[in-house]
Parts: sequence; C-alpha cells; structure tokens
Amino acid sequence: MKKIIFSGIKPTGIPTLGSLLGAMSHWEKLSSDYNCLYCVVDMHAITIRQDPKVLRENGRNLLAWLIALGLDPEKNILYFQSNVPAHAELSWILNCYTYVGELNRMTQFKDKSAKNTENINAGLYTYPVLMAADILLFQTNLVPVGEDQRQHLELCRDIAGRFNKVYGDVFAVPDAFVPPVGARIMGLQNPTDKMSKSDDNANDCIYLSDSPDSIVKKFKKAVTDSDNQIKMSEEKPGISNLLTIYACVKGITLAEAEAEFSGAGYGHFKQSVGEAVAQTLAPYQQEHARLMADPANLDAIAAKGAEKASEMALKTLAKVKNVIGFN
Ligand code: AQP
Repeated sequence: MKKIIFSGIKPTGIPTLGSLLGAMSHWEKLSSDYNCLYCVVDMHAITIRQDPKVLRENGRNLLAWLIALGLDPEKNILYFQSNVPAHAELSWILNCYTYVGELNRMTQFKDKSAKNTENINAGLYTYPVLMAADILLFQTNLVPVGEDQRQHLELCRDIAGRFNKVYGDVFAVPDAFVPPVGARIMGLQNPTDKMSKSDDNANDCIYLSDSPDSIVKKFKKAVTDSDNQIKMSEEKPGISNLLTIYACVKGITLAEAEAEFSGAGYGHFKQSVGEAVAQTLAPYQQEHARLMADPANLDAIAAKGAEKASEMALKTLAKVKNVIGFN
C-alpha cells in the first residue's frame, strides 16, 4: 500500500510564485510514490469575504493550474473541498478536541486578523481545525506545505495524538514535508513579508499568469540594498530572496547561484532572475490556457475527484463517529 499525501490551496486569487516554489512544484514530484489528494480549499477561502463569481472563477482556475503544473487527474485526486461534506463534519468534531489556548497561539490568525480588523470571524480563528480535518480524513502520512503552514500542521498532529489517546488508533499522525529551499518566498517589494496572492501590491507578487514582460519588470523593480554584493545573508533579505528564487527555478543550490553572480551588478542579476522565472512559467501558462478553454472537462475532473475523495473520507468519518458513540 502506497502512503497518502494530502495538501490544499485556497482559491483566494491567482496562485503566486511563492505557492509554486514552496508547495505546488513538489506535489508533482511526489505523486508517483504516494497516493495523492490535492484539494482546492474553497471553504478556507471564505474566512475572508469573497465575491461569489470571482470565487467560482478562481476555483476553476486553480484546478486548471494544478493540472497544468503536471498533476495528472488520473493519478491524483483533485477536487473542491466544499464538494465533500465530510470535511465540515469532521471539523466540528475536532473543534471539540482542540483547546482555545492552542488556537490563540496561531501566528497566522494574529497576522490575518491584524490585516482584516473589520471581519475577524470565528472561521478565521478555527481555520486550523478545518485544516486538521482536511488532513486527518484521509489517513494522510505526508503533507507538503510551505513554512507558513508548519505551525498548523503541528497542531493537527497534536489533535490527532489527543484523539487517538482517548479512542485508540483512529487517525494516522501526519508528517510535514517542508522543502529545504523555497519554503518561504518573500515579497519583491517587501522582502521581510511572505509573498501572498491576496496582497494589495501587485508588484510584490509574481502571479503564475503574469506575462514574461511583466515578470521581468517586476523583478527589475524588486527592492534590494545598496552594498552591491550578491550573497545570502540575513542582513540582505531582498538579495537572498532573489537568489532563492533563482536557485529554485534553475534547480541548482544556493551556493551555485551565488557563484554564478559573484561580482555581477544588481541590474544584470535582477534581469537574469526575471528571465529565468518567465522561461520556467511559459510552458505551464500555455497548458493552463488550453485547459481553461474546456470548462466542462475541468468540472468533470472535479466531480470525479470529489467522488473518490468522499469514498475515502467517509470510511474515516464512520470510524470516528463509531468510537465517539454517535447513534
Ligand atoms: N510565499 C510563499 N512561500 C512559500 N510557500 C508558500 N505558500 C504560499 N505562499 C508561499 C504555500 O502554498 C500552499 C498554498 O497556500 P494557500 O494559497 O492555500 O495559502 P497561503 O499560505 O495563505 O497563501 P497566500 O498566497 O498567502 O494566500 P492568501 O493571500 O489568500 O492568504 C501552502 O502550502 C503554503 O504554505
């Protein structure tokens, strides 16, 4: 029996180079050795207010990106979270096995509520519990995520361990897969903050759909520093971020990237990073456009994925309800 991978991505906008390098680029590589479920987590998306039409479009768009990036729907289960009600059902149950003190410690809740002072809803607060349900429903062994999700995954492990301690081995306790390089891609304008798709400043972000011209322009405008040395350093967040991006898209080490630009000027360096990213994204963009031209095919893939995911999820849910003592 192959081990199980689950990971999710929110349809809150066009995915960024950050989510590609931190998470999605690894999904395809892992998909031959594991049984994989990749979910468009639309229920997580509504913790921030969404326009219904845009949410629906973003969801289908994201599904197309997953396939364009190499996830074969015949080999991977691709689906929308809201099409599998077991996510919400298990989430409620796990809420009763999660402490408020634990949720109070979640840094993402603190960050997101500081950015959304007019809508600090309960869903934003209990988001990590829904994420735990997403993962535990499938007896998941490995969760490939970016660094920002590590704390949520730790909580998921704690909830699973606590539940198992009371009721026996109901859930597999998952491990995180966080890549050694690229786990936290920073914004181009603000390199001390993570690159985020719902950021207001489009220049901070490379969206997977950006044209080659726009990508190179954004890299040329990237914030750096004034000491003209291209090397990894905590004191040089802008340059370190660009080196990380270059190493990831070229498939080389950080030391190799540093060596390639040793003695070069910032202008040449930024241009080269921009061109390398544009070149990497071009074939995915073509494939994405091809897939988006056939919405009925995408809907059929999602429906089939939801059916398979439901079948797996209901087995775990039945086990959970039974041990709890539901009639
Ligand atoms: N900047 C990043 N660097 C590395 N990994 C990242 N991920 C996201 N941004 C980066 C990883 O991508 C996966 C999917 O993330 P998500 O879209 O579901 O949620 P998120 O982490 O909240 O991403 P955003 O772009 O910041 O979304 P918004 O702006 O809507 O909140 C995850 O594995 C994540 O770690």
